[in-house]
Amino acid sequence: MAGEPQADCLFCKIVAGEVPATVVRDTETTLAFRDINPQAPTHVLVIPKAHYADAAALAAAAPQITADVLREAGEVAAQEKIAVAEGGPGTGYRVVFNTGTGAGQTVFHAHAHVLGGRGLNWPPG
Ligand code: IU
Repeated sequence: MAGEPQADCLFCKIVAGEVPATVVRDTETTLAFRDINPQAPTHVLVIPKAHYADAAALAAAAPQITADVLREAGEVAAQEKIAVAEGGPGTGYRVVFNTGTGAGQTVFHAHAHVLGGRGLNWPPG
């Protein structure tokens, strides 16, 4: 059920402390940890501690936790010193919610990728 821990969910296991992760921020409703396969010098995942399959399900069921995830994405960027509003390549950051397998989602527990520390192309691949 949405919001309840799922036995077969990797990110629920990280929340439960059953799978290790390099945690960079921890709040009542969210956890932020480094991606094990980083795609940029900063690549942190911000997840709701409660289980929702993707960003749309999270937003529909829990708007306050959705806001918490977005606020924490900004806090991660500030902590990583990539929250530069006006600068050149390698400054600023991107927040990405891959949604659906066709868009690259592989873990079906909502998560925001916070990416930065290098130039980021647009449009993304
Ligand atoms: P995606 O948007 O669902 O593809 O993102 C899942 C991410 O989870 C991906 O970038 C993986 O590298 C990352 N990840 C992780 O950080 N730790 C793990 O144990 C596993 C995947 I499996």
